[in-house]
Amino acid sequence: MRLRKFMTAVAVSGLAFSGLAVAATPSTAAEHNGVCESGEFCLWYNPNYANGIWDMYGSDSNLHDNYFIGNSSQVVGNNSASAKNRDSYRWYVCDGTGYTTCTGWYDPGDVNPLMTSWRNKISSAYWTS
Ligand SMILES: [Ca+2]
Ligand SMILES: [Ca+2]
Repeated sequence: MRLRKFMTAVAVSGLAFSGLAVAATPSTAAEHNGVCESGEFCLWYNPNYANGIWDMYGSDSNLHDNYFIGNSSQVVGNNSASAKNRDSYRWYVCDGTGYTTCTGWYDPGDVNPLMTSWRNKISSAYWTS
């Protein structure tokens, strides 16, 4: 997934896949390190980005097998109350696992400190260019 995302970014920017382009590419975010970094989509257990985070760089078809960092007793699936998209791609959020019923999305830079319609409903999420 990381490689695919990187290759997509290179294609979109029109850069040749040269040594120079590789050298100029910023380092990728560290997924699942508890910090919502550039390039990631992040969910929190509580509103206002509190009490447990799940920071994703790649898509995840099942959030029911993940636990919030900083609140490891709480599963991520159907259990988030705030979100940020720090990626440069749109992220879709899905009511079901396996990317089903993905009727919500976050555009790059979107933040949502207080989920309403999607609170405790996100079971999978994916980015797309
Ligand atoms: Ca991170
Ligand atoms: Ca998962």
